Amino acid sequence: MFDGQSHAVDAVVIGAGFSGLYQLYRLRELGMTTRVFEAGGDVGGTWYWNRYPGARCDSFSAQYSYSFSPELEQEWEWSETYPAQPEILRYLNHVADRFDLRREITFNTRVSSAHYDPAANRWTVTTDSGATVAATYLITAVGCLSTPNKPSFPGIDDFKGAVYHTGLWPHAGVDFSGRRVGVIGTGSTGIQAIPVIAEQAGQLYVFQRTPNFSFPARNRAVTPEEIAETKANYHELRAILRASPGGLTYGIDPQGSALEVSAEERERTFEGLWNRGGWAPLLAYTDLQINLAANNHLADFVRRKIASIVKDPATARVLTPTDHPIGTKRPPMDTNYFETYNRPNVTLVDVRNAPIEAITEKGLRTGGKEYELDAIVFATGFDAMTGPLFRIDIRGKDGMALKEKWAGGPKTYLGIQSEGFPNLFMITGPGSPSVLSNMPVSIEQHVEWISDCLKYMREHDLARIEPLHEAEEAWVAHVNEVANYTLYPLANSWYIGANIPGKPRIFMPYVGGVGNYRQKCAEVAARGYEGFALT
Ligand code: NA7
Repeated sequence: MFDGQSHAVDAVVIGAGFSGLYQLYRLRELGMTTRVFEAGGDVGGTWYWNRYPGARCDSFSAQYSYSFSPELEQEWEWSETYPAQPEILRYLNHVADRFDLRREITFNTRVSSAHYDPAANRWTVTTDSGATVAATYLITAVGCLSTPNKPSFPGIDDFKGAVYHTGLWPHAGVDFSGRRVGVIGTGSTGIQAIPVIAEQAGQLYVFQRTPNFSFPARNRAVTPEEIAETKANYHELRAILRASPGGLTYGIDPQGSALEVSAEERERTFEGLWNRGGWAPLLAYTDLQINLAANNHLADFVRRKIASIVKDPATARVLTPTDHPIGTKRPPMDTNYFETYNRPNVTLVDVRNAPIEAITEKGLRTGGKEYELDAIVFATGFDAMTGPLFRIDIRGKDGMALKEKWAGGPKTYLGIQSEGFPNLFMITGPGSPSVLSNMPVSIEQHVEWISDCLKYMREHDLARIEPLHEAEEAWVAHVNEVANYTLYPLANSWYIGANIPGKPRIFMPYVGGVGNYRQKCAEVAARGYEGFALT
C-alpha cells in the first residue's frame, strides 16, 4: 500500500486514462512495482473531465476500445455507433474493476515535478500532496488534450453569473433551463455542446471567432446484429486498424483524384458519403488533404450544405468557413449543429472582426454591445500536446527543463523519448500519430512498445535508454517534412500551436500514418532499439 510519503518503485505512471490504465496493466504483467498518480478523483482521463452536454467520441464505438483482452471485447457492448461520454467513462471504470487496477493508483494527486538524478539513474517524482517517489522509469500518460485553455478576457472576475470550461465540467451537471447562456468557441467541443445547450437554454448566444466545417455524425443505436458481427470479427477489425492511416476504418478505400472526375460524379460521391455520416466525405479521394484544388471541391460542397441548412442567409454566411482547407483543423462531427441556428432562441455573434472586449458584471461585451448572460461556457479548447507535459516541472540530465529544451517546439525521437531525459517515456507524445489517429489504437501501440522495451532492457541487463542526438534530429526533420507535404500547415489549428498566444508554430503530431509509424517503431526495436543509446 502506498503510504503517501517516501517510496521507491520501478515505474511511475502519470495519468489514469486510457493510456495509464493499460500501461499499469502491462507493467504489472512484467512484475514491475508501479505507482500511478491521477489528478482526477477516479479513472477516465479525458472522459473523467469532459462531462459537458453533448460530449461524445468521434470514433466508432467498436473501434474506440482496448484490444488487449479478448474477454473484455466479448463482454462489453456499446449502445451507440459513437459513444457518449458517460458510456466511455463506464467502460473505463469497468476495465479498472475487471483488472483490479485501482490499488496502484493514487487519485486526487497531481505530479508537480519529476527530476532525473544521473548518479542514481533515478527519477524523483513529487506530487502536490507532498509525496515523493523514486522510480527507475517515468511514463507520462497525461493525454494530449488535458490542459484547458481559458483566454484571460478582461473583467472575467467581475461576472456575477456562472462560468464553466467544457474540459472541467461539474460532475453534478448544469441546468440551463430558461437561462441566458453564452458559449465561446466553435471547435469540436462547442459544436457538440451548442445543439444540446440550445434545447435547454432560454436564450443561447454563440460567440464565434472562426467558422468551422462540420460533418453530420448520424449517430444511432447499435443493432444486436451489428454487436454480434463485431464480436465475431474483432480480430480482423483490429488488424485493419493497426495497419490503417488513422487507426480507424470506415470501410472506404479512397479512389483516385478529385480532379480527375466530372463535377456531377464528384457531387454524387460527396453526397453519398455525406449521407453515410461522419468523416466519410474526407475519404472520397486520395488527394483531398494534399492538393488545394481537390480540397476546395469538398470545402465548397460543405459550404453549400451550410447554406442549404441555415435559413437566415446572413447567419449562414457568418457560419461559412473560408480561412482554412477542409480537414486541416480537427474536423468536428455534429448532431444538428447547423440546424440549431434556425431556432428562435439561438443567436450567432461574430467576434472575428470585433473581438470579445471584456466580460462584464452582467455578461459579455463585443462590438460595443453588451450581451446580458446568466452563464458563460468556455469551449475554448486546450494547450495541446506540450501543455500537459509543461505543467509538470520535468528536468533531465544537468537539470535541463523539458520546457526549455522544447522552447522552439517539441523534440522527440518517435514521439516516445527526448534526448537528455533518460528512461522517460511519453505515451502519444508529440512526433507520434496521436491526435491524428483513433487514440486507443495509438495508445496500445505505444504502451506495448514501451513495455517490450523495458522487458528487453531487463533481459539484456540494461539500465538506461535515451535517444541519440542524430536520431532525434532526423525524426524531428521527418515529422516536419511529411507535415509540409500536406495541407495541414495552412490552418491556424491547435495541431500547430496556433490557439495559444506565444506558442511556437510547429506541426506537432506525426502525419505519416498509424500503420507506417507502427512498422517504423517495430523495425527500430527489432534492430536492438536503433537510434537509442542503451547503457
Ligand atoms: P478547439 O478546437 O481548440 O476550439 C476552440 C474554440 O474556441 C475555437 O472556435 C476558437 O476559435 C475559440 N476560441 C479560443 N480562444 C478564443 C478567444 N480568445 N476568443 C474567441 N474565441 C476563442 O477546442 P475544442 O475543445 O473544441 O476541441 C479540442 C479537441 O478536443 C478536438 O479537436 C477533439 O480532438 C477533442 P479560433 O478557431 O481559435 O478562432
